Amino acid sequence: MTWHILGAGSLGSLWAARLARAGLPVRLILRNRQRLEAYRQAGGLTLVEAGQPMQYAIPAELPQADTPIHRLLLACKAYDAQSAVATIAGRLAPGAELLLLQNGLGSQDEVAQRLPKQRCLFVSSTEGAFRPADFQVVFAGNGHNWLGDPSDPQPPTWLDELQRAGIAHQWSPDILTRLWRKLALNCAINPLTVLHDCRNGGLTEHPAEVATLCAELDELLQRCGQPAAAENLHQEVQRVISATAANYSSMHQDVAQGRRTEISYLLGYACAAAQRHQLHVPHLQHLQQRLLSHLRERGLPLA
Ligand code: NAD
Ligand code: KPL
Repeated sequence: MTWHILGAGSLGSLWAARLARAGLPVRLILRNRQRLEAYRQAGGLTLVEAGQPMQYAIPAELPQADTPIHRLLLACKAYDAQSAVATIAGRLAPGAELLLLQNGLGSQDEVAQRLPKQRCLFVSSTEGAFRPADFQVVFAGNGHNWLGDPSDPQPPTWLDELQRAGIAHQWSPDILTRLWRKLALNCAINPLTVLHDCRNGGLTEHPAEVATLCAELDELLQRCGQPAAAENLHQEVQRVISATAANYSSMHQDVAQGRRTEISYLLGYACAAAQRHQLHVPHLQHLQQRLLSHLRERGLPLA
């Protein structure tokens, strides 16, 4: 079965190159004719791993190609997920499987609600990749991918293909717990690194702020029916801060490079969930206001 990849950015290219390298059929779906022409000129996707570049001539097509899609990896940012899927929705076969690779929460439901005849698998990834140039991707950090389906605990039959491709993964019957846990970590770390303009390790100088946010996030997770995601949250946040001390968080990188952030699917999602549950989270709300002001001052989108 062909792997269609929509969103040939950092993670999409990383998955595409590894699947293709394992001899699996892969097709990239590029946004428009201009992108397709640029891709053809480049001659394929280049994956740089341990400093070694290797090019893969993966076939590419436009969203309006007429072949059906049975398996799709959606690898765009959370804020693009719904509109990207809309461009290929007419090609999705009944029963097609979609892997939603977006960080945070909210975008997965936006997509899944519109596709009642397809199966949406949610993915939580801790792999790291970036694009030094168009159609080039650097595999920057080994990590893991958890896949799951909140409405069906049965794993798909093709996980062995990920194994063959060397994509570290695990089927997770509690994928929402994983996604909530990652969201909580991101909410406790990322906005503060932006506001203090520091690497993750710089947050050791703001222990009280981190602790207060963790306490509110813990309460929020409990209220949202996610007690497992709340377990030892503060301890885990402190562990991640020291394990990634030298790194800039993904949100810090986005803001520093003038890129749109995924705020609506991270801190924005957390604050909206608190409001839905009538939970008072003054520190998270204040953090959101400070972050929005920061983005506004820099002319960056607020959603
Ligand atoms: P990216 O910006 O590098 O790639 C997204 C790609 O999607 C871009 O090439 C963009 O042009 C394309 N795209 C958007 N809309 C499209 C459309 N309508 N048609 C065709 N292409 C379209 O993003 P990324 O870094 O790969 O991140 C993807 C998701 O994975 C995000 O939610 C991110 O938070 C998450 N994530 C990324 C990393 C990482 O290291 N890059 C790690 C963990 C999680
Ligand atoms: O996922 C992260 C990010 O930067 O987005 C970590 C490293 C966990 C920091 O929140």
